[in-house]
Parts: sequence; structure tokens; C-alpha cells
Amino acid sequence: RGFGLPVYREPSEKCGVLNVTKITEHGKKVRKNWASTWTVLQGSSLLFAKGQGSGTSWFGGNQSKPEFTVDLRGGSVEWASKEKSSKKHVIELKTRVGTELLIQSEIDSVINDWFRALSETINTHAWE
Ligand code: I3S
Repeated sequence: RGFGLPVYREPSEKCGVLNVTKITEHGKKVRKNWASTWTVLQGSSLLFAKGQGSGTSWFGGNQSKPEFTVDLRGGSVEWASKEKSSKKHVIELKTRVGTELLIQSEIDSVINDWFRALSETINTHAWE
């Protein structure tokens, strides 16, 4: 930084439908339950709402609330190993409080964008 070059930043708000499952909660392993999930990145939070089918639900309205929210500060993301899932393009997200999630999309560009956005968010908020 500081060479006068513009720094590319992912938008701090991003949303879309991803396949998501928890694998650990507060450090304890939980059973996988992959679900098509409407996902919103908002500041340093990641919000999830189970979609009706292919993700038509929107929790900006009054009928549905986020199913759960994850604080990305102090967390980490990496590409999941084959042992974690047989699916391709799987991101493993670990939070500071010991929740681990797998996030997946069949679409390369989609999951790559999410990987970048999540990494950048974690880096940006690393010292909070
Ligand atoms: O890590 P696992 O246990 O092989 O995960 C698979 C299972 O959760 C399976 O469901 P049940 O065994 O509970 O019926 C899911 O259908 C699979 O999708 C899980 O594996 P992948 O490799 O898809 O993450």
C-alpha cells in the first residue's frame, strides 16, 4: 500500500444463495445438514436465512428473520480439504467462538467471489 495505486475492495455488502452447513458449534461437532441458504454479508457479519426452495426468501421484509448470524471478526476462511466434504468448491469458515461452517456453490466464480469477500472482511476487521 501507499504507492498511489488504487486498492481494490470487495463491497462490504453482498448477498446470494449458497449451500451451507454447520459442522461445529462452540467447538463441538454437529451433524451436517446442507441447505440452500440465502446469505448476506453485511459489514463484519454474515447472515443466513434458509430459503424456500431456491432462495426466494428475503429477510429485509417482515416475514422472515435471519436464521443465524456469524461474526467474522477474529475468524478465518480456507478452502476445505477433501476430508471435510466430497463436494467441490467448499469454503471452511471458522469463527472466534468455535463455530465452523462449510459454504459451497457449484459455480466457480460465485464461490471465488465469496472467498475473496470473506477473506477481505476478516482482514479488514482483524484488529477490532
Ligand atoms: O462428512 P459426511 O458425514 O460424509 O457428510 C455427509 C453426510 O452429512 C450426508 O448426510 P447423512 O449421512 O447425514 O445422511 C450428506 O448427505 C452429505 O452431503 C455429506 O457429505 P458432503 O461430502 O456432501 O459434505
